[in-house]
Amino acid sequence: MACKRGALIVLEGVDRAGKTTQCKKLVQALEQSGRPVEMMRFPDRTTTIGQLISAYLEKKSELEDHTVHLLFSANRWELVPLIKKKLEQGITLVVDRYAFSGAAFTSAKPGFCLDWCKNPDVGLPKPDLVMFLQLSAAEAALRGQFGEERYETSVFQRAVQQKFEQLMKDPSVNWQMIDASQSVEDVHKQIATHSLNAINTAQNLPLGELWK
Ligand code: ADP
Ligand code: 2DT
Repeated sequence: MACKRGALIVLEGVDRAGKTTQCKKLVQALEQSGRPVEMMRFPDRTTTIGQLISAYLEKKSELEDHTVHLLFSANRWELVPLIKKKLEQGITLVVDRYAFSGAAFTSAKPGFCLDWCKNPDVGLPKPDLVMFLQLSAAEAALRGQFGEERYETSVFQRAVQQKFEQLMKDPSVNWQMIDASQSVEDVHKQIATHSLNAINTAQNLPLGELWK
């Protein structure tokens, strides 16, 4: 019998909501329970395309807004063969940001509509579960200052949050809202529960195509 596929699990949320902390904890917990699992993050700054994106985010280079949007999308597409291979091997992937960040961040810029921003990512492997870590701007501020990278301002992050809210109205995506203001442990428990459900459900289902 063919091995059961892994689940594609995505964490999204505003800056400092705890995405990276929770991705790592989830991977650890799944590993400890003997489930094959790996973490990924977007942008993946290690590839040639990722290095262009990284220089842009670090404000070491300028890129035209449409161009950088397409590079973020290309950075996901270049990893699709690997994503599919891992899932087919039964490995669950825990992903820190995905196409939802892509659409939310670019459409928060003047002159961009959400539909245009979603288009390049149509047909990507569809996550079995997308957890949105919800945290108010005031609570995020208690977790430290904004960094120095592009997009790290409260005005822009508020616009991004509104775009995420629009994306979350789409019932074709399995969104789960997580109250990220709770303790790391409590947030983790909820994330682990949703993830175990998604892993169990996904193993008998074909991988879907995003926004199609
Ligand atoms: P993100 O990846 O969403 O930007 P991080 O996981 O890097 O967020 O966390 C941002 C900061 O907030 C880090 O200093 C982290 O230790 C802290 N943090 C994460 N989760 C919590 C939590 N539930 N409560 C308090 N602080 C947290
Ligand atoms: P971090 O590496 O700290 O998560 O910051 N972004 C991300 C986009 O604008 N488009 C995308 O497609 C993705 C995945 C969000 C990365 C920054 O890049 C933004 C914050």
